Amino acid sequence: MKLFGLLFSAVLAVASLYGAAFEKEAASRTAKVVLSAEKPLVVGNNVIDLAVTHQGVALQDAEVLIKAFMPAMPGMPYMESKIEATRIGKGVYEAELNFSMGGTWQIHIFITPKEGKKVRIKTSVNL
Ligand SMILES: [Cu+2]
Repeated sequence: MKLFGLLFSAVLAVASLYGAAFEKEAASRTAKVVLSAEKPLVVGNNVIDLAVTHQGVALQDAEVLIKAFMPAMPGMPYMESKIEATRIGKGVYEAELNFSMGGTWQIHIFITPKEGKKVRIKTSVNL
């Protein structure tokens, strides 16, 4: 019984190690991005991974730009955070995005493959 408990907590620890606190999928006609983060999204800096596939295949060697923006609101100017993601391998890119306030942020992801057309994928996040 004690051993089972130990195993169980070990499994839980591993699950929390690999589980993403934030995950969201977004797609265009030809490409798909799975956004994920180890920690829940917060006001401030967030490290976000982007797993990019193009026609079902992991897209390597692309340029991936991610832009988060919030339209101007009464008494609040337009806000934007834009950054080029770093390749971390196997079609996964990583970017640190800064959200300067809570609310809904529009996300545009611009993907420039080594060959072929540019792709833009739109989504949004709430925090
Ligand atoms: Cu705002």
